[in-house]
Parts: sequence; structure tokens; C-alpha cells
Amino acid sequence: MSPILIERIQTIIVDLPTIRPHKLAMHTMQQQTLVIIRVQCSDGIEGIGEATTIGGLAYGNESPESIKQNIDSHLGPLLVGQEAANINAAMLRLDKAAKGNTFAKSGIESALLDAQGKRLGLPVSELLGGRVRDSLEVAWTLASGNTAKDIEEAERMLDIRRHRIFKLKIGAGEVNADLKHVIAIKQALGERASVRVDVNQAWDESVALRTCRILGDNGIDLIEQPISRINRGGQVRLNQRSPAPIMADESIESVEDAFSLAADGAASIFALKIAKNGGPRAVLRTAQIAEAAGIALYGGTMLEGAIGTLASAHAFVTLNRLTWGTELFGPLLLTEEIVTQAPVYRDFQLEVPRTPGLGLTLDEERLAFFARK
Ligand code: MUC
Ligand code: MG
Repeated sequence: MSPILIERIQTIIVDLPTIRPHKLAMHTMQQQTLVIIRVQCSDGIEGIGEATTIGGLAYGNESPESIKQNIDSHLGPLLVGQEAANINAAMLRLDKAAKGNTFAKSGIESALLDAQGKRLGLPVSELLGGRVRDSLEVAWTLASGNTAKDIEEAERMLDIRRHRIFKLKIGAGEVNADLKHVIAIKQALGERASVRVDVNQAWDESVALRTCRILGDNGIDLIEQPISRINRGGQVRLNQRSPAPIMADESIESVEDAFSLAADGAASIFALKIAKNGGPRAVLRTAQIAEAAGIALYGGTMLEGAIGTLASAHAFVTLNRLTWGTELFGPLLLTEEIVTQAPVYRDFQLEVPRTPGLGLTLDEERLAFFARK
């Protein structure tokens, strides 16, 4: 039997509106931009993937435009003519030829897994070794920038049983105002919800030593990336002193970063993101490092749409312990879908499909409508 080959890789930038502005320390999102990747194979099967970041270059080294350009000019041509079913060989070929570019590689790896799953009639989770659960607890981010609006939004989410874990984006404002905002929300929600913060690197160590203590003493369950990813010594000291556990997010830009953070004792929780490790298989290598080091796990997001969200979810359902749940709510932040059936959220959980591949079909009309011209 002749091998099935990759025939064509296509990238499409899609701009989608969000339900409200989403305010982070380094950027306020007014919309989200996805890069959709379509991999056509010689057996007629197409795999779909997504490579999405936040705020152009505000978050990381890759922008939607650079992801598209680098796949179109460099990564895509390396894969055309290669065996579609040999994902190890395909990803090794990319790693040999291109440093970094984990977002672009993640989108490609997701599409190859989707194609292989469709080919074999298996969900991606089963290609990754098999799931140990069918759904994932999902946190919601309160990021309207307004305390009263955030409390109202949280109450609505509790009422409709969609979320009971809330992450507050802080760091853009004055420090004491941010603390007041967080404590007011925790007091309003009490024991009905887990309240956590994400500082997106905005503080320095001198500020964080004080603020982490105040947050911990006021019932905040977790503090995500309080200081710069570059300040490793500061992260180690904070991890030793903060009464609330410290989670590494921006500090992990590769599987190797995860290893060195674990070796240094710089965090007690890792945010797992397929985009920052190079794909659903790559993120599981980071999870294994964490498990071996006794570091707890959290399923992170780059606020992807349905495709990137389910690519992440298929990896996360294979994990034994996801102590801190996930934040795979990206599709819920968008007002529009480019797939025929949106992911299902019910009873605080995201359900992970058991249909072949990622379990999604592109809605060609909606995709064409929202594709950047
Ligand atoms: C981040 O830094 O964690 C994830 C959820 C959210 O609201 O923002 C992202 C990025
Ligand atoms: Mg974060």
C-alpha cells in the first residue's frame, strides 16, 4: 500500500468579535484573532488545527501574521510530500529546521492528529494514549475591569452552573486598587467559588512579596505569574514565601523551560498550554515533567476558539490528575463560531467529544465570512 502523503497546508487568519472587552495587564482585547490551519492529505482526509495568541505580539514571540507567514513560507513546504500518518517524523522534521515557533507547530500538530483520528475513526484523546475522563472543569476569567460588573458576571455564571472557578486579571491598575478589587470579589462570592488571580508578570518581586501574602490571607486560592518570566530567582523566593500557591504561565515557553522551572523549584503549579509547548503531544511532555517533580497541573488556554480548545481538551483528558481544573472557555468569549457544532459546556464542565479526530467540522460559509481579506 502506498503511503498517505501531506498534499497541501493552508492557513487562514480569522477575526472574531468578543462578548465584551477582555482586559489583561498588557493588553485589552476587543476581538480575538485565530489562525486556522488546514492540512489536506492524499487519501482525501483534511485535518484542522488552530494557532492563536493574545494581542498581536503583546503576549509572546509569535503574532497571528507571523504564524501564518512562517507556516506558508517555511513549515508548510517542509511537510508537503511527507507521510501524513507519521506525526513523530513530521514534527521532528519541523523541529530540526525551525527553532521555537511553538504556536505554529502546535496548530500543525493538532491538524495532523485530527486527520489521523478521522482516518482511524478515533478521537484525538485515544491517539494520545486514551482518556481517563470525558469532561473537564472550566474556570471563567472576570476581566471587564469593573468590580461590580465582575461580581454580577460571576453570580450569573454560578446561577446557570457554567463556572464556579474565577480567575481575575490584575496588574494593569494601581496595586492597592487591584487588591481591593480582588478582595471585594472574593468577599461577595465567599465559599461558593474558587477565586484566583493572574498578574501576567506585571509586578516586581518587592511588590509581589507583600501582595502575594495579602492575597493568600484573604482566601485567594492561586496566584498566576506574578512577576517577570525572566526573574527566576524571584520566582523561587516567591514560591517559598507566598501563602497561596504560585502558578507558572509565561515562564513556560517550551518543554525545556518546564524542566528548568521544576529543577529550580520556581512554581508549585504549571499552566499547560499546547501553543507554548508545540502541540497536544508536546504539552503532555511538560505534564510528565510536572508529575515527576510533584508539581500540580492546570489546563491553560491562549483564548483559542473551538478548534484550539478541543485540541487542548483531548490532551488534558488523558491526564490522571488536573488538580486545578482548566480554563478552556475560549469559545464562550466569542460571539461567533466557525464550526458547525460549538463545544458543549454543561454543569461547570466542557464535554470532550468521542467522535473521530477533534470532533469538529468547519462551517465553510462562516469561515469565509470572518476570514481576513
Ligand atoms: C493567560 O495569561 O493566562 C487565559 C485566560 C485569560 O483570560 O487570559 C489568558 C491568558
Ligand atoms: Mg496567564
